[in-house]
Amino acid sequence: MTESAINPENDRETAYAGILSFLRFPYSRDLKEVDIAVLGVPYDLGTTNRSGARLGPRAIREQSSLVGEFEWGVWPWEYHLSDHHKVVDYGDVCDFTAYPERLTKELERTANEILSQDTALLSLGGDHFISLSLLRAHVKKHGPLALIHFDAHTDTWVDEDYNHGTMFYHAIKEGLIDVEHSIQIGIRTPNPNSFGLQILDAITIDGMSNEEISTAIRDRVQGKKAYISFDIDFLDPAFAPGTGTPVPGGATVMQGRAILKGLKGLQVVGGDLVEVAPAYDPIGSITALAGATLACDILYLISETLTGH
Ligand SMILES: [Mn+2]
Repeated sequence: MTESAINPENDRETAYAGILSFLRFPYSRDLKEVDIAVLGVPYDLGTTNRSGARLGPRAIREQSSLVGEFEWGVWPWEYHLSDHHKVVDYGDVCDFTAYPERLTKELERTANEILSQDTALLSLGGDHFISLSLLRAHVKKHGPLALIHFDAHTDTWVDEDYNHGTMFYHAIKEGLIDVEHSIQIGIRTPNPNSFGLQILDAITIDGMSNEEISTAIRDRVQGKKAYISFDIDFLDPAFAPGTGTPVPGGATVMQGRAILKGLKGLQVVGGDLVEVAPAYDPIGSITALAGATLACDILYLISETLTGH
């Protein structure tokens, strides 16, 4: 069980108390024999609308205590992550993140450091701009990656500015994304430039079963190494109001979870869950809870890749 567990009865801390690391995995920067690290990126100066995602990692960690890391694992996954892997919460990128240039450098350096020790990485945003630094680090290790991108927005706006609506334009320009095997799901805002990415927009997926959506993603990615970038605004504002740029007409949490579960077997080498802005969560921290749950599902997909399940 997790090293932070202190309750002698069931070897766990209660959900409403205790240390708030992600899924109660131990906080550690010692990556010796660590298979997967979870990293918080409390940055939101890349937002174009409402800010507040800098508080996302803290809110996600808090809600992750409710996700249900029971001794038999998280439903519908059939095992406890600790049965197969050593997972740690690495904490946050802690250099003062009020300067975009400094954040970019520090995040890339931190991600490189983690990945260079053969530790896989799941990152918690922060606004979506952080994905550019994360992709640079992952591509340095793995080569260009298939991007599986859940979002209301394509984030490929042609603009030399660096913000949370342009980072995938820059990532494509930098050759980080294997466009032929990449796909964007849930899009419901206009953008004339697809850059060759496949787009399953919100109306398209509304007419598909979750299994059909997963299959479409698998057909696109094939056996390529993939990176999952999950913007919480993929979900409808009814399920995720706590985000900077909500767009009505999105998916349910269950759709998101079922689609992710359907990606089991893909070579998911890393991922991020971004844009949770807890100040706009009106009650019950439902956005952060959805974010923690979906981040957990991505963690399991990374786990599946490492064990070759
Ligand atoms: Mn978005």
